[in-house]
Amino acid sequence: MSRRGAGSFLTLDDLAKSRTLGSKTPGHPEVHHTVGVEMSTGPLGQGVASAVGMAMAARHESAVFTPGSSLLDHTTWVLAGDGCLQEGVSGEASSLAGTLGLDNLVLIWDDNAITIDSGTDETFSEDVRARYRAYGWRVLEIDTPTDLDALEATLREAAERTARPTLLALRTVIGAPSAKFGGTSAAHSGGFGADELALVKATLGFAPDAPLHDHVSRETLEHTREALTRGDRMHTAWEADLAAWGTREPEAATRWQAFRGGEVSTAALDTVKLGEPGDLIATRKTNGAVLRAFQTLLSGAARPISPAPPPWRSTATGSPPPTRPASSSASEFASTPWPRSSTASRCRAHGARSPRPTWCSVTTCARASASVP
Ligand SMILES: Cc1ncc(C[n+]2csc(CCOP(=O)(O)OP(=O)(O)O)c2C)c(N)n1
Ligand SMILES: [Mg+2]
Repeated sequence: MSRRGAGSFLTLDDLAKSRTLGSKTPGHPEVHHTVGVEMSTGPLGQGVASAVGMAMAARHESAVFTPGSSLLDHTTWVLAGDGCLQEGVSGEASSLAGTLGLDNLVLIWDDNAITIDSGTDETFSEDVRARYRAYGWRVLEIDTPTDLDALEATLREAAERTARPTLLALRTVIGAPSAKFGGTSAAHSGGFGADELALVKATLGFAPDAPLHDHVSRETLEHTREALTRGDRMHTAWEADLAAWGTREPEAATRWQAFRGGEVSTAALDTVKLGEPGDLIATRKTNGAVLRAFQTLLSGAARPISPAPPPWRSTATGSPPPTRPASSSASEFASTPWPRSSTASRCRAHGARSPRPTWCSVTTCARASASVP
C-alpha cells in the first residue's frame, strides 16, 4: 500500500513532460509505471466502473474484517469527464452503485460541455443529473469552481455518508483563461503553442517567458508540503489503530494481511462439482458453482460464505434440481455483502428497513436503520 498518493511522487519536471513517451506522466496513467497509480486508464468510462468496484471492495473489506468499525472505511473519489459519462460501462456500474447505496463513492464530473471533437450540444444532450438521480445517486453542484471556499465546503459535504453515492457536477471551462482555446474542443489536447502560452501567462500575471518553476509561489509550495506532512501524521495514527486492532483481534488481522497480500487458499475450488460427461447441466449453473467457489476464495471470509451448493446432477437421473441455499445467518450475511433479492427492503442481517435494496454490510446497515423515519 503506497503511503502517499500518486501526485506526491511526481516533480514539476515530471509535470513538464506530461503526455510524452517514457515520462511518468503519460496521457493515460499506467499501473506499475508511476508510483501510486493503482489502475491503468484510457478507455473512457472504465475508470468510473473501476471506482465502483473499488468502493464495493472497500465496503466488503470493512464488513468482513472490521464490522462496526471505521478502521478500513474510506471514500473512493473519481474524476470523470463528459466522455466517461457518455460510455455505457459507466452507466451500468453507476446503476449498480445506486442500487447498492455506495455512499463511500463520490464522482466529480468535469461538466465542461466539451469533448475532444465538439461541444456536448452536438453529441451528448441528455440530462446527466436526472439520470444519476434515477440511479439513486445524490447530486451536488459547483457552478464556480474558482470559489475555493465553496469548493471545499461542497467537497466536505460530498464526503458525508447519506446511504447514496454522490455525483458532484463541477462546471468548468476547458482551457481557461486562454482567449483562443478556452471553452473549445481544441483545448482538449495538443497544446496551445508558444504564442498563446505567452498570452495565457501574461493573463495569469507571470512573465511571458517564465519557466514552470516560477509559477509555483513559496506560499503554494509550503501549503502543499504541509499537506504531505499532515498525510504522514494521519497515516501514522491509522497504523497505530491498525496495530491495536491486530492485538485485539489477531485472527481477523492475520486473515486481513493475507487477503491484502493476495494469499488465498484454493481449497474451495477442489470442492466444486461440475457433474459428469453426459449430464444435462446448464453452463449457467456450472459457471455459478465455480463463481461461488471463487466468492469464498476471494472474500477473505473466515469460512465458506454460503452453504456449499448441492452437487449438480442431471434431472434426467431423477435427482432433485438444485435448490437455493437456505436463508443466511447474520454473520454469513456480513461476509456476503451482496443484496440477495432485487426487491429486498429490509436488511436481513439486522432487520433494518431500507428505502431500497441495501448494501448489506454492518456499517451501512446501521445507517439504513437510522434513515428510517
Ligand atoms: C472508449 C473510448 N472512446 C474514445 C476515446 C477517445 N477519446 C479520448 S478523450 C475523448 C473525449 C473526452 O471528452 P471529455 O471526457 O469531456 O474530456 P474533455 O475534453 O472535457 O477534457 C475521446 C472520445 C477513448 N479514450 N475511449
Ligand atoms: Mg468534457
